[in-house]
Amino acid sequence: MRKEVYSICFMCTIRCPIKVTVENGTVTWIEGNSHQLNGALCAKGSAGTALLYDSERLRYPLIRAGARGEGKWRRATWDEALDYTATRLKEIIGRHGPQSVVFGERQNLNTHISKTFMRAIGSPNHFTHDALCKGSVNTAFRSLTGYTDAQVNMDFANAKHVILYGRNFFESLQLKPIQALMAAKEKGAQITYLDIRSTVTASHAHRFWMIRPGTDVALNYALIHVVLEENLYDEAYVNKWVSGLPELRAFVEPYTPEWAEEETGIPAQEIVALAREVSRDKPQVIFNFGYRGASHTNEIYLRRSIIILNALMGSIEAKGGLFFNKGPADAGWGSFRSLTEQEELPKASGERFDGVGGKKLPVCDPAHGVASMLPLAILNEDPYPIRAAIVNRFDPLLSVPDYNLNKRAFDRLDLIVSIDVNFSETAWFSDVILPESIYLERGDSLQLSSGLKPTLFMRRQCVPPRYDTKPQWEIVKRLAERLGVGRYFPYETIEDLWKFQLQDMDITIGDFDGKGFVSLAEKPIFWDRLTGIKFKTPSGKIELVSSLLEDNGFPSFPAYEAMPSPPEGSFRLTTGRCAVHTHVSTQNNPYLSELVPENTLWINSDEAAKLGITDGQEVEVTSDYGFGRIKAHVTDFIHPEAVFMLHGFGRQVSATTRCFDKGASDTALQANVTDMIGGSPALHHTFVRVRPRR
Ligand SMILES: Nc1nc2c(c(=O)[nH]1)N[C@H]1C(S)=C(S)[C@@H](COP(=O)(O)OP(=O)(O)OC[C@H]3O[C@@H](n4cnc5c(=O)[nH]c(N)nc54)[C@H](O)[C@@H]3O)O[C@H]1N2
Ligand SMILES: Nc1nc2c(c(=O)[nH]1)N[C@H]1C(S)=C(S)[C@@H](COP(=O)(O)OP(=O)(O)OC[C@H]3O[C@@H](n4cnc5c(=O)[nH]c(N)nc54)[C@H](O)[C@@H]3O)O[C@H]1N2
Ligand code: SF4
Ligand SMILES: [Mo]
Repeated sequence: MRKEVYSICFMCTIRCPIKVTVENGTVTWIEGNSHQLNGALCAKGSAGTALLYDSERLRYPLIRAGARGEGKWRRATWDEALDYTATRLKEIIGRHGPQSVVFGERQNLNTHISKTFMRAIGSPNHFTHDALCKGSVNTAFRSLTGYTDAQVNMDFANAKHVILYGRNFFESLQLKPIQALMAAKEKGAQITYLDIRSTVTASHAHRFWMIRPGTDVALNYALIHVVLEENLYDEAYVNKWVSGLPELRAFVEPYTPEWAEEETGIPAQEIVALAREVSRDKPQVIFNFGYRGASHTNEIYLRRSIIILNALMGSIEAKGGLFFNKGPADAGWGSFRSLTEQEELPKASGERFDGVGGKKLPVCDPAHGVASMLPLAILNEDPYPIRAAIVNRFDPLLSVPDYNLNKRAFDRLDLIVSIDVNFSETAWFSDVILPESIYLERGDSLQLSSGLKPTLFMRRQCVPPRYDTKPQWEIVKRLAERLGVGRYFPYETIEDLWKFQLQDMDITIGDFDGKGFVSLAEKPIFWDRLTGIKFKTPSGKIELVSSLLEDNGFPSFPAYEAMPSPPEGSFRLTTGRCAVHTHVSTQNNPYLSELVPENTLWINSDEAAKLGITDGQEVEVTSDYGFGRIKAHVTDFIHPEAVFMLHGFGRQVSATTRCFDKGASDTALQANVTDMIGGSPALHHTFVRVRPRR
């Protein structure tokens, strides 16, 4: 028996549409959905079968039997594990109040279900991974346009010039945008790429600048300086939509290209040349606002400067530029329902653990919270004691900077519950593990992909679960029932859930059979860029002088502060991804661990020579927070002030034998420092010392 099932990949959160071949109950092939991706898939997507058949993944519920992190477990039935979790939660809520429970997850298709759970039990403390990735990009966008970054996207296919700031486009993958940018490049589009090291993306770029670490914002101030001085901006657009231009002009006055050359190492005349070039191509210009925007404490101002350059080029809501995502209503459809919209469900209220919406982080997005505050809130009992953490599809011990601090904090909790598919570092340190079925074994809530053509996608079960696992939507419902709030989960099967989501739309489950998705619009929906853009700021304009920031006591244009160079013998630690791994998820995957089994430390050749380090040699990396052993990758292709390592290695869970103790962990070395306006962690803030292994 052979069947083909359209579904959605989940080897990373990009969620590419896929077609899965199942023969006699075995998944034999996965490829990209040809209606969306011409069949293309990345290495991680193809390795989904290896996850399915991996015996080292979570196979049944577990209750801790030894000390935390010791690895002694008792196999439990689902009833036992859920009863145990519910009993402990009831005790904790009874003694400390519902706010003492936090629920953290990587934003996913069922996030509306987890949010419903938290509101039902009366805790305001649901948070997602989002701020760890791009909190400051979100805040920057809202400060200028009233929209979050997730409500904006980029029309790469029609762009004439794309500028990438450390956006490693061709390794830190999103398949559809890559296909679009490659097509644009064939038609003559230019790519300018800035990084502190030469990546695969550098080899695709027409112009590559190896910038001094942390100085992209200086470059941008100089670009804005030239654009305003030489009147290179889109005057009609700016006159109509932009407020605060005189203030911007006064602000960038001192930031000349010559000044920026000193800061960044990029020749002044080249900065002027770029400004003139992009102006000729406007508005089909994309200053890429980034994906991971989490490097420095001034992250929000870098992201604002990038968005401002787009505004000056008139490229916001332009073909070949940026656009606002359109939803079902824009395409004439009824609304796509989520469980959180149930009228009887209590609203989230009360002070959040992370201070979002309060005095500490007044302008960050409460829809996501600020995850990096969690260990600090637990350890300082600020603003109140936190006693229990439930984490789903998220590994905070590794994904929040400072592993040792995270462990100390989590050890203070009375209850840690992990819903995962692997022995994550957090799962290994948990009291209860509730194993989720992997994406090929389950259906999930429907995905609404807003965009120029809003589209609904469906993740369908391809094969039954191999082990004693359940989908998250069932796990959370069963837990809710035990806590007396099951009424907010009006479904038994995934079909019930889909019908709930589609109740206001004239779409049936069968409509997904043909292609795996339902497109809600025939043609791209653009608003008229000179008359019809609906900015959501109080003024209805792009507010360069931001009411959101200024009303909360933050400046729109703080004076530039030079990024310090590391002291002699130290380096700025930088981090990132490679094409074959997902953050901290895939290092133990049987196929992918073979392709990239460990990380290395990129270090500049001259600096390595000074330290007596040769290529391939084991080195010790030390910061004020942690330590790691790793092989050196000695190269001319990294800036001398920085070292670089891939995120996700140096793992400490012995049950994951393929990646155990391979390479070093960036998380163990990094300080927990956050951009306290925008909300992102400053992942490139920490200096490290490097020496040959003794
Ligand atoms: N130190 C440091 N921290 C970082 C970063 C960094 O570079 N360095 N990067 C930041 C960025 S950009 C991001 S986006 C975040 C990502 O942070 P995370 O979301 O924590 O990382 P992921 O690897 O995406 O996924 C975490 C967990 O999801 C589990 N998982 C995978 N599939 C499923 C599933 O179907 N169901 C369930 N329940 N679990 C599943 C994996 O096994 C893994 O344990 O990390 C941020 N934090
Ligand atoms: N294969 C794969 N693809 C992914 C993911 C994955 O886990 N694996 N995750 C997805 C997610 S959630 C995210 S957030 C994106 C992340 O995608 P990107 O935003 O592209 O981020 P990183 O991979 O973290 O790469 C950061 C780059 O910044 C460079 N850099 C460091 N300091 C500076 C600096 O001061 N200036 C400049 N200009 N560059 C600097 C680093 O050398 C590195 O190449 O990838 C997405 N796609
Ligand atoms: S980028 Fe790769 S791993 Fe991520 S969803 Fe797409 S195919 Fe899957
Ligand atoms: Mo991310």
